[in-house]
Amino acid sequence: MKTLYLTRHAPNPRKAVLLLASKGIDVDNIDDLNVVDIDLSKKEHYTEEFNAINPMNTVPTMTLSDGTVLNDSQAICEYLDRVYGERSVMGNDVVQRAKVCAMRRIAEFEVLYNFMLAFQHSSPTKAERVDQAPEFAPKSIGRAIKALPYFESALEGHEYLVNDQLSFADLVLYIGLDFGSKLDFDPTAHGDNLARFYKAMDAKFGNDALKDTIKKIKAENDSED
Ligand SMILES: N[C@@H](CCC(=O)N[C@@H](CS)C(=O)NCC(=O)O)C(=O)O
Repeated sequence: MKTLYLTRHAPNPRKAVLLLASKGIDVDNIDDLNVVDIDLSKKEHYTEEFNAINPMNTVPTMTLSDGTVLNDSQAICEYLDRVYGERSVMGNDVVQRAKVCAMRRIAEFEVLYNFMLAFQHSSPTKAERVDQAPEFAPKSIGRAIKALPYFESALEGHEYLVNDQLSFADLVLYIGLDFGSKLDFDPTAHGDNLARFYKAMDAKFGNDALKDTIKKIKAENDSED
């Protein structure tokens, strides 16, 4: 049996949940995968048991049946993408894969990561883990905003970032924008294309819509088989 340790509202574990959802798969409904919810506010990632599995004390973390531990969201998503579902959301040929990788990294490092820094430097819940510099929070939000024109122009005339197909890059950009929306940032106020993208992704991958989206994508995949 494999086990995926996650915290559903946190952005890095959310990547794994949404990657599976985008393939019509419900993370809670995979025969050989056990899901364990980790409550960060209760410091469940610092228990002796969890620390023994992942001394970095982060989620997501995944253990495979042979004892292998994956303790990084990108590694876990690569694994889940290859093992579950048919069509890859990392890209289906070498060029598409490289383009998705590039877009995903820019979305991650310029958008999501900067919002995470803003949160880590401003939230009392992170005070123990991070040597906080509160003035870093607005600067980090500003840095994320600086990257947005790049995505605004990539989405001109396109629903998705790469080859007009939903990919992992879209999921990471959406997760970044959505995480920013919990801070002092409005994802619908930085260009028409980004606003359209955010609203469409949220209608599919927002928490309220997720179960229905999985059913729809699964039905579409089944009808293509
Ligand atoms: N490189 C890691 C980073 C994971 C990470 O930072 N996860 C956050 C949740 S989004 C976490 O576990 N934070 C623990 C804490 O803040 O104490 C990955 O992408 O998996």
